Amino acid sequence: TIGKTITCKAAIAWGPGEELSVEDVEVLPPRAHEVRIQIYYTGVCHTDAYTLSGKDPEGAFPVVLGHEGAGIVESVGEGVTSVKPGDHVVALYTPECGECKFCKSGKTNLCGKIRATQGQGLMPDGTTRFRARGKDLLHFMGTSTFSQYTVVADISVVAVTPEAPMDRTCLLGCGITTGYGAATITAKINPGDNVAIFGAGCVGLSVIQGAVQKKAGKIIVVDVNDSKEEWAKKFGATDFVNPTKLSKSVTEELIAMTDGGLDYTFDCTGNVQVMRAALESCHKGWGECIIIGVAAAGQEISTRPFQLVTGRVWRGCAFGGVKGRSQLPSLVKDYMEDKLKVDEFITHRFPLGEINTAFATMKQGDCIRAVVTL
Ligand code: NAD
Ligand code: AHE
Ligand code: ZN
Ligand code: ZN
Repeated sequence: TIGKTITCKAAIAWGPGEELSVEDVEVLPPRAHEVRIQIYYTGVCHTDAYTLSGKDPEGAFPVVLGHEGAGIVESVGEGVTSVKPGDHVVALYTPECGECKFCKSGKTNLCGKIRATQGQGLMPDGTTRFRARGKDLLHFMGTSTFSQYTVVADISVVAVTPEAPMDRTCLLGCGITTGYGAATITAKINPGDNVAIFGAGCVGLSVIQGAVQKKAGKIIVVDVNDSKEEWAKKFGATDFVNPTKLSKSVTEELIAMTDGGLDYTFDCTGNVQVMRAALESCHKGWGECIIIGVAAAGQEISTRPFQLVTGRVWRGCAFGGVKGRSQLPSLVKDYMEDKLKVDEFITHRFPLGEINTAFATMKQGDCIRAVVTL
């Protein structure tokens, strides 16, 4: 198949708010500095549903969604040196070129090299590698993992040990890495720091894992769903608060529990009111609130500027601040050495033909992650 177009199955989003349609798609061969990957497994993330809903200002259709995938390199275009056919890989929606202003700054994991075309759903040369029903389909987040084969830029993929099971490592492509990185890389939690995590989904539970690894003091989980208490404790949370069951505000409660407020708080809900509460629960003088959740278009955050004047900080991160090509292999290694939980997050599995059920399941409270087998 090298150099040839491959016809395979993909879940196509033809328009906003429509169900995905699993059908034949043509996947063109990789061009220079591109990699064609056979995707074996993909997680389904809320951001896929967000873009499918039509609320993502960058959303465009028809498109092949999916950004939490693992697979094996099928072929590579001219000039690709970082991976080769047969390599087991994870797709990276946050690429790492190593040479742009962002990559060289040492201050961020964001990479500027292909961000403009990635946001337009195109490969770096401004074209697409997907066709169906005689029409061009757009790419998504530079990854498009809801297809049995996909083409990505060579800076958007990382090889990992072939011993790692792909049906689990796919989750390192977004949710787990995002939360774990937010705690360990973005927040840089110190031993004894008190932290609060708003939202105990895949991302929030991963923040707990990072906080445990960093030997945090109190690890308080805030969730409106009582069934998340058991999940939170299983991952190492010390306390659980359901804000709907309090007689005072969640901020007052958290400040009382921590002698003045948290060293770090994390929003893992995407709710802008929660983001405010998370900031205002931070300790005066130094507490930092890390924004991870994705809020819908048009939503804005607000607080009294006095909250920032008195030393609280609002910060945010994409992919946890993790540089995919240089740092993901060691997370896979940690998983293989039982130092990082991954299996525990998988509550549901579906074949590609039932991907719409995976989306519906994700929106229910008992789903942490659904993995789709391609
Ligand atoms: P999830 O839906 O599985 O978990 C969210 C949790 O928040 C649920 O347990 C829910 O009960 C709880 N919740 C909802 N409203 C709440 C409220 N008002 N107060 C407290 N808890 C509340 O989602 P997830 O997969 O863990 O993702 C969380 C968010 O992170 C989403 O917005 C997702 O799009 C975003 N995300 C961002 C990045 C990034 O790189 N920045 C990466 C992955 C996901
Ligand atoms: N396109 C949306 C923003 C979506 C968003 O915030 N994406 C996160 C990753 S979410 C993963 O589940 C991200 O990485 N953002 C950084 C980037 O460069 O896209 C919008 O509102 O326009
Ligand atoms: Zn995601
Ligand atoms: Zn770069």
